[in-house]
Amino acid sequence: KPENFALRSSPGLVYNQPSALVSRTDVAPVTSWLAPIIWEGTFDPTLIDSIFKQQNLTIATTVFALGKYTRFLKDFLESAEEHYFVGFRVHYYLFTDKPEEVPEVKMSENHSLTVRKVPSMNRWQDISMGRMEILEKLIKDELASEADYIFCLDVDTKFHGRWSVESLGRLVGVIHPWFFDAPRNQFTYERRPESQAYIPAEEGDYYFTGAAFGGSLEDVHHLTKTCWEQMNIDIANSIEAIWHEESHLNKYFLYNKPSKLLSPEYLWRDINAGAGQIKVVRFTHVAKNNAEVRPN
Ligand code: UD2
Repeated sequence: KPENFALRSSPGLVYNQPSALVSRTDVAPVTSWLAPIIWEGTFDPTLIDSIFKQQNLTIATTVFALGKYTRFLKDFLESAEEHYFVGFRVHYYLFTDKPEEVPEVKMSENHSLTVRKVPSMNRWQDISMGRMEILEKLIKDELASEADYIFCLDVDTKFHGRWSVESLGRLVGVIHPWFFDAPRNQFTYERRPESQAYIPAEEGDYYFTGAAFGGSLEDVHHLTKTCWEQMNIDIANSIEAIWHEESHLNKYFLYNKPSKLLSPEYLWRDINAGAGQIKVVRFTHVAKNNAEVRPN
């Protein structure tokens, strides 16, 4: 299992002394179940890179671009090649109904891209939710001998800063950029008890984005399988959760606590939006005209 790797550091490596006393005081670096929350200043890139370099890892990364969303691929892939797991092995799995529209993007030496054709769909909600089924199959049927970790990312996004091995963990969620400072009763969880994604008003830890999640193959397999099963129960009961698979993901993370959380640096609103606590913007959503870009 990836997390059983020893955290070996190299003799002679020079890095800042970690402190038992001083840390950032404007953000929480750990949850109440003792999972780290990754913010700029909570890790040492030199040290953590050198530890993970010894483990020869492959990070599978999935992205879906159906219909007009192929237009986001160039920026997504080019910016990923600049910032995402630089120097580590990455295998992108790109699912699209229009393989002919996949742009030619030069991959760095240890990064590779596989394109998979999937059928077109009429409802954007079905595309978004259907990702869980495809991911479940990909992990089960193919990835076991291919990768150690997986991240599943939205395509209407762009990288602006480092996203690397500090993000790796058994089960990893990203705190949604609109709700990191909100009380739990304001989270847009599914509130109808008829849905499998239901969370009562007095429960909830954080509100996680559906745009990025990951972890070990085993844990993400269980997550995608569970969310897909729960969505199918909803379909049979003629109900669709308010934020689709994101609602089911939030329900999953409430009762299967993530072992690592990524701060909203790892999915920010847009590059120009400010918030005092965000010292580095690593990954953002890109603005889009939903009515124009989604299927009718
Ligand atoms: C939110 C979530 C998203 C998902 C969705 C479900 C954030 C930042 N994003 O985004 O992850 O949970 O809500 O309601 O919280 N796609 C296509 N073609 C389409 C439509 C969608 O390829 O025609 C794919 C694509 O990879 C896209 C993803 O599905 O990134 C999610 O769809 P969205 O970006 O339109 O969803 P959005 O922005 O409402």
